Amino acid sequence: MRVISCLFSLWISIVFICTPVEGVKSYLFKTCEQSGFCSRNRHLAGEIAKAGGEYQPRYSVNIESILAHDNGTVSGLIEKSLNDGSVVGLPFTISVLEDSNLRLTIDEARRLVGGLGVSNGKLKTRRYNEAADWALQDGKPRIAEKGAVEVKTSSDSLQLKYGEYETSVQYYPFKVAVKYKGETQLILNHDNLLNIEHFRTKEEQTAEDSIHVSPEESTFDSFQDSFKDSKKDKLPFGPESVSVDVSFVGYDHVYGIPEHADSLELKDTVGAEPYRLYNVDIFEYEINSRLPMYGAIPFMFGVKPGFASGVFWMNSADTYVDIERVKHGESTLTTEKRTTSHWMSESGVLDVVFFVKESPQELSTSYGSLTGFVQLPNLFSLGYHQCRWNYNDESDVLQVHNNMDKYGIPYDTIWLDIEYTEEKKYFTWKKELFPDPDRMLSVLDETGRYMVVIIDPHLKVNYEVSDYVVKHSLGVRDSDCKKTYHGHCWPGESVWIDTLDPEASQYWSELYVNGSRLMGNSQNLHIWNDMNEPSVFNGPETSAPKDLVHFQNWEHRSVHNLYGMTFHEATYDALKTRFYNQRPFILTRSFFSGSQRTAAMWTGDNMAKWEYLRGSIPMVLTLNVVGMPFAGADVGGFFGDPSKELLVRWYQTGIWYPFFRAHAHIDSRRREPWIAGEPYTSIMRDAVRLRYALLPVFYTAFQESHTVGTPVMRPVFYETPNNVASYGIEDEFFVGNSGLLVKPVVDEGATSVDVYLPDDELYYDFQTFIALHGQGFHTVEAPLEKIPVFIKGGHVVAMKQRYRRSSKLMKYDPYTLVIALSSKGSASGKLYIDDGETFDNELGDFVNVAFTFDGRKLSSSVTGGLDQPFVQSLARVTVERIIFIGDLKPSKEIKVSQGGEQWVAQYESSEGAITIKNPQVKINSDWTVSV
Ligand code: NBV
Repeated sequence: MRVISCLFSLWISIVFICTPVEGVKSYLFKTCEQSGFCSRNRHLAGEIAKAGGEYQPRYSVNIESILAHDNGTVSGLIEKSLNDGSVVGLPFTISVLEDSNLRLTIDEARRLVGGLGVSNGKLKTRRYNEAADWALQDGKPRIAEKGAVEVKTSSDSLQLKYGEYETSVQYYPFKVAVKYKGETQLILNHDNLLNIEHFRTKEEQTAEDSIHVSPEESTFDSFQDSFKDSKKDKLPFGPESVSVDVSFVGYDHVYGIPEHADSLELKDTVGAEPYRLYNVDIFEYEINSRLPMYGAIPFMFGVKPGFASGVFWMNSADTYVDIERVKHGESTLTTEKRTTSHWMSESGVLDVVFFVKESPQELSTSYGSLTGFVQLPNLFSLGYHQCRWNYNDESDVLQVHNNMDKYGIPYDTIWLDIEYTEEKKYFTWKKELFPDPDRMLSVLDETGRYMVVIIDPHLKVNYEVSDYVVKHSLGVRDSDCKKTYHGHCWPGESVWIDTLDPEASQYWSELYVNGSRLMGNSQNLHIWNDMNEPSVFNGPETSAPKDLVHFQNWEHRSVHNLYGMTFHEATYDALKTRFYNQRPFILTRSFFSGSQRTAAMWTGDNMAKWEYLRGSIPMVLTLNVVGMPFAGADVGGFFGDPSKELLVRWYQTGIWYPFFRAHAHIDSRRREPWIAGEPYTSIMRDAVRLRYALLPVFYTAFQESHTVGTPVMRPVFYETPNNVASYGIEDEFFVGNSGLLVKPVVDEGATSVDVYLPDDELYYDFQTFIALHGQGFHTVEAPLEKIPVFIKGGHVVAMKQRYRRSSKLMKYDPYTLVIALSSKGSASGKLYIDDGETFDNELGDFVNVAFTFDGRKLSSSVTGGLDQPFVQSLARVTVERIIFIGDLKPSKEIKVSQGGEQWVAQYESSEGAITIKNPQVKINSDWTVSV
């Protein structure tokens, strides 16, 4: 048996490592047609559309059941009518949440009482209803204040009024419409696609006079799975999908529902595959595809001038989403154009939150308040990460480390992939290659550097960690609810830790404690969680069989999309326990709504090809608009060998990803920046140095995201939500609120780009200070050494321009301020500063610096913990340069004042800019400079 398993894993490794680069094995993944629940729901949608006005909807609210609670929640029973007129009871709740969002849940009564007689009596019988507990900050949403909601019922509908919102619930056919400021924005079940596949046994369904299958329904794969790799799926509950349509009324631009290697704007799926949300290890994924990928965020929103509306589908089962733009509505509810979304999930309750706001930014804030904002990263993790599969041994690591300094390339983190372990047993080091990890880590620490090592959720059988997991039943279990599931992954035969189980997470924490085998005593070692979809080499669709069982006997089917998040959260908690007051950094490949609170993500195994560079921008932008801003793509491309030009252009793009890491497959040639030689090395070095100079901008953008949900890499339409022409721009972006607009070069041989200016403000080239003006496209030169970056007039950007080896060494470096004058001659901007590594910011040890320039006077005003230790230590940090760009004629004397004293500063004029040299102001208290 052992021999077979070794051979199997050898074969798998050969296939995975040596397969020529030839694109995704799409046949590994189910299409909608091959997936029972998706095929059935699409069939139903087709039949309902065919029947048109003749269709008799089956869902209605039982009027007598309605109960209005005094906290703005209404509950009751929806009835689904079966073929003989009998009904299935579906308890529902509608609640107005804080921030005027609306939550609707629909459950199934019969599943709540149990006694269903399913073959495996141990399984939880109710529909899975805990996705929201994992996704939402603090588990539960906050309900609107008492008295904030007025509920009115009438014979055909009920109304909820709160502020300028009005939600109406129509009883028959059941529909929910949300109006804001008098305009209908969202309608649930507009097209009558609500479908809760109620519980029935196989015998009940297949009986000749079955009342359970209506003429418009299909029964395809209700009790079996005929897809090649998932034939063994026991489907203990039979058909149990939940699905419904939601119309975005008046909207034709919709975004979100990552992860897909596709455009920023979502496309129509009519006659094509739906977008699928099912976390899988998608080997050599293709660009322009709706195939599922490693992570899932079931949040989608539409934007139109004056409004932005979102739908958050809190379900962690396999999910497909169809999208269609409808030109004119012909229903009683709306005649406006609309975009419909048809959500179909394999199991679980229906649990959905609606957001209606006035701008995409307000929507981001609201979604973030509900699911949590991104963690404030440890500053080092915003620096440059150098990774490859693999750095072979200690001397290889230290050589790369030394070369960075030799070539003047700042970097913060070097990474180790799976080969550092003893036979891929996580929490071990291969002794002959890494004899003394603490020694190696302390060398890195001398220049403020960190290391990140990989730890995956599959645990090789027969060593102490997996033995413990098996012995204490802390692993994912077989469909019998008893035995620990065994599958195959990198180490060969493996078991998977079940981090839905608090005891398993507790054990995970113990593995990381100070002095443990993996972590030793170093404080500069952080963690990378890969393969946590989970990836199972011999599993259906490269993942876990859906009928496996987790903590409290929930089926894997229902928790699949959130498993990866439970795993990286366990790692985060472990590091938090281990470190003395240090913010942990975790990189995860799999994610769900809520992952932003504890991890960064990257877009997995891309290729060293131009289309992947191009595609990375809309992918990372999409993650940014759904609250997961700490995102990036492998710089250089994972599979294959990039040309020197591609590598350079990728660095010039990658420095703008919120998470900036170079990574490469084990078979690819070495490609650290010095290998390409000149002029490439210097160009890459300069790009990395620009990232470091802008770290204060990135850190400030993250702090804003951490408090108000602003995307760090921000689509153009966030800046100009009323300019419809900006809605489709997906190859340029702003950096947070800084006013920096970037249009990377992503085409082979290109020496110019067409940059789109979304409004009539001045946009200054960040290098030459030459201004562009006028909404629309402008062609700008972009030879290889040039990154097209502009600063929008009206913004102030704070930078640190001295080269240092790592971000830690820049801590007390002086600032350079760039003041870009608006067409009216003014500017403003923000800078956030704290120690960049501890949680002392939560105790108030931080400052916010606000800069304003009114045409004559630049003022800096500092708020925050002025008496706190770190803030006080900033007294030694000064502003060494202030650069005004735009039309400014300074008076002869430039007067500086701070702390009651006044002095005169020198300045220099050059084309397009005035530079004040060393004004000698301290960053941590107020000052003014009069020009
Ligand atoms: O651990 C090896 C790789 C890793 O380098 C990559 O970044 C992950 O996405 N890992 C996948 C496993 C196998 C890749 C073929």
